[in-house]
Amino acid sequence: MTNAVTASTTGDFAVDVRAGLTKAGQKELPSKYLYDTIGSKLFDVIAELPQYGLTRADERLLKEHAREIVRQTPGDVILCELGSGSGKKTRWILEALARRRHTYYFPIEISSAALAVCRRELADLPAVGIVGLEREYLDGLLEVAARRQEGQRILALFLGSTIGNFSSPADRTFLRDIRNILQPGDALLLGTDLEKPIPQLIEAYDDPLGVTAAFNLNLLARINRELEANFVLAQFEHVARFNAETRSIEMHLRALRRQTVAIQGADLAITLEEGETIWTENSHKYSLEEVAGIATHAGWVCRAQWIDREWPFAESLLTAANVE
Ligand code: AVJ
Repeated sequence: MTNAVTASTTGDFAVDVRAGLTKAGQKELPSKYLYDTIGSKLFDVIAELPQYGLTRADERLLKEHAREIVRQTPGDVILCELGSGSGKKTRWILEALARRRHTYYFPIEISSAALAVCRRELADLPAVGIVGLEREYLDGLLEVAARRQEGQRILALFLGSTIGNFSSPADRTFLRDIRNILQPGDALLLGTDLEKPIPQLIEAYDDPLGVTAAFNLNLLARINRELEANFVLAQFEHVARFNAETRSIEMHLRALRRQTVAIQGADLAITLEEGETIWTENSHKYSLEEVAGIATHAGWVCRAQWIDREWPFAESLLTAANVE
C-alpha cells in the first residue's frame, strides 16, 4: 500500500533564500534546497564516486548488522526514516524486520522525486507496507507517532550522516526533538561520518569529475528556475574547505567577479563582491565519543555502535531513556 502527503512551498523557498542572501556577513542558503529532482539524482551519483566512501560505508554496516539491530528492537516495530533518499540502504533492515512480521515503513523525505525512487526501489519486498511522507523530518515523525498502535515500538532511522549538516549545537537539539516525540523503549539508528585525514575529505567534497561542483551549483540553477533569478553559473565556482574549529567540511559558492543578481520570485536584488562566498552546506565529522556524548545529552542511551574500518563511519543504536 503506498500514498503521499505534500510539503514545503516555493513561498518557503523564497523566504529562506531572501533570509540567507540578505544576512549580514556570511551569505548562506539552507542545504535542504540542494535536493530538488536534479540535486537528488546528482547526490545518487556522488554516492557512487570512489572519492566519496560515506554511503558505501553506511550500506556495508547496515547489510552486515541488520539482524543484530532488529534483534535489539524486539516486538511489533514501526520503521520510519528521516531523509530516506533512494531507500536502497534500508532494504536490509526491512528484510530483517519483515522476516519477523508484516512491517510498515514510513520514508520521510522533502524530495518527491526521491520518495518515488524509494517506493520503486523497495516495492518488491513482501510483508512490507510503504507509506511515503513528503514532509520535513519532525513533521513526518509526529505523523508516524500519531499512527502508532497500542504496544507498537518505533524504530527511527537517521542515516548517511545527515545529522552532520546541523551545525553544533543544532545537532544535539535535533536529537532532543526526536527524543521528545518518541517514547521510552523506542529506538533511533544514527549514522555518523567520523573524522578522517583532511585531504581525503576535501577530495570527497570536491571530486575531480566535478559532480559535487554540479550538485552545489545546481542550487543557483534551481533559484533561477523556481524564483526567476538570473544567476550566471559560470561566474561562480564550487569550494570545499575544512573548518578546523568546527571540524566540518563546508561547501561554498564563490563569486568569480563582482556582480548583481536579481531574484524576482523573492523580490530581491543582491550584489556579491569578487571572492565573496555563499555557504551552502556544513558536514560535521564526529569522533566516536562525541556521538555517544551528544546522544546522552539529548536523552538517549547508546546501546551499540558498529564502525566501518574501510571508511571511518559509525552506526549507533540509541534507545529512548526514561525522561527524568
Ligand atoms: C547526504 C548530507 C550526508 O554531507 O556528506 C555529499 C551530502 N554533500 N557531498 C554529506 C553531500 C556533498 C551528504 N549528506
